[in-house]
Amino acid sequence: MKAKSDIGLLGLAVMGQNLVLNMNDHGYTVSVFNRTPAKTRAFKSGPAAGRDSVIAAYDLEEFVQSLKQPRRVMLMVKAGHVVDNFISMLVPLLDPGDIIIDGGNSHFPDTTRRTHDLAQKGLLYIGTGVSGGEEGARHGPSIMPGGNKKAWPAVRDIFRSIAAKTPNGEPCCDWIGPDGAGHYVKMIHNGIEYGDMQLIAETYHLLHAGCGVSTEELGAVFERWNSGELESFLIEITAEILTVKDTDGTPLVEHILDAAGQKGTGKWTGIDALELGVPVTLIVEAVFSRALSSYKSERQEASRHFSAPNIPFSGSRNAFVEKVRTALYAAKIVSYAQGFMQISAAAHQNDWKLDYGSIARMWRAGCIIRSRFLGEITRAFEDNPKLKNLLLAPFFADAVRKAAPAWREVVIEAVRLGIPVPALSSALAFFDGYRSETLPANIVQAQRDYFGAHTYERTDHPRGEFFHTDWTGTGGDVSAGSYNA
Ligand code: NBP
Repeated sequence: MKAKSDIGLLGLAVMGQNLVLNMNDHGYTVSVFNRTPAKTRAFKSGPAAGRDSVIAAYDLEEFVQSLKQPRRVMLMVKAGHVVDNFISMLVPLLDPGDIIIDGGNSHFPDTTRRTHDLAQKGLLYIGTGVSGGEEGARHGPSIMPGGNKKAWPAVRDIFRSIAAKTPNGEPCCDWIGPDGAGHYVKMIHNGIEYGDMQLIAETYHLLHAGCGVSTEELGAVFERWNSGELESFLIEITAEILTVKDTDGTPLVEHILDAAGQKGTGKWTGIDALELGVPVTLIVEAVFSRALSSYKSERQEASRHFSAPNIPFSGSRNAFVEKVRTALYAAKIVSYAQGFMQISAAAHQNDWKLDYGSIARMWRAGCIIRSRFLGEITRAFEDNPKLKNLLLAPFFADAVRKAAPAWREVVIEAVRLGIPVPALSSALAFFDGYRSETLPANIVQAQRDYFGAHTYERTDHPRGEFFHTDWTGTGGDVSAGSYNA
């Protein structure tokens, strides 16, 4: 077969098929391959029917030989060992300088490992986050590539042409950084997505179960919110979801079991945050909230033992709805501040030079967390590329300062009514901790020194000088090593 395809895409499930059609719409000839040939046949005679420049291959060697050099092979398969298996089958078929791209949700350490292993073999590897689900893949996803930068010039035009565009027309795709940096940023994107979804769910629960606002009314509330500073894909779809009726005419959401699933990227974000020692409380609360929701039968049993406080909501519902909107906005700022703290800590640890404003721009359209608000984040990092924390950017500092009184009232009211708002309240606790010059960690240090001779630093001595006290008069002079695990 004469090599004529610009790129090959391996893995024809929902993401792969839609990316192929997107690439083909942008003028690229695409070869396709899938483990199960019947799916390739169904794609070629179905969604890709009539597209002569989508070339179906039923043998891996034939697929590879159909590609122009340097060959670009993009994997859109299940993350994990499936990616390693395909890489090991592709390696003998490829030539030095050829490129393998993994567009699935791979865990970033795997991408780092694969980038280095393939570089040893003269092959260039890219691990890229692709966000936006089916619709994004078809009409413009957010694409976050990282890995071997030598491969970037060869895929740049394809990726940037198929990517979503910001309202200013900029592609939501740029080079992120080396190793697993692209998949790392996608992982944080997914973590933030967990946080955004949880925050929205909490505002729904508080207003519906706590204040008696009907699902239909809430549909209109979310629609209104979507025309202001909260404008985002997730608010928009929530407004729509709340208006959908079941066959009996009642809101469909009221029939959906309250047990949330997860595929692991939020968990990875949380585990990595713990490893890095970054207080990403809100994303972790969102992951744990899904976990708690899955204890459905145990919660049903517990609900028979513990009733909610029998205190009805009093006050103006309309005024409270506005306070909840304000609280949601403030908590969302904290969530993104935490996400960027984590990216910055990972960049520091791995020696990645990342452009935070550009990362926010890549999320501005095409992906699940797309929102107006991300434009402000890009501006904050462009105004001050050395910005320590989003909360310290003048725009966000001002927004949180103004929102704080309503945010506190909302959390207090939720606690009074017995409606759990773990993300809204942990975001507030984080904010209060972050803005506090003094925290009770002196007590923790004293306790650690008391029981384990772990030592402490003093306020009246330079940092790095460690002291130990014989608190009971019966301990010795020997202290434990002063290091942080
Ligand atoms: P899936 O994640 O369902 O993967 C389907 C593909 O993996 C098919 O080509 C399938 O081949 C192949 N595959 C599987 Br499953 N097990 C295999 C095995 N043991 N050996 C060889 N091939 C195997 O598809 P997707 O939802 O399109 O997602 C593709 C990637 O993109 C994943 O990493 C996913 O996490 C990521 N992603 C998904 C979304 C989304 O919204 N779905 C969004 C963003 C990223 P077969 O047809 O022969 O079974």
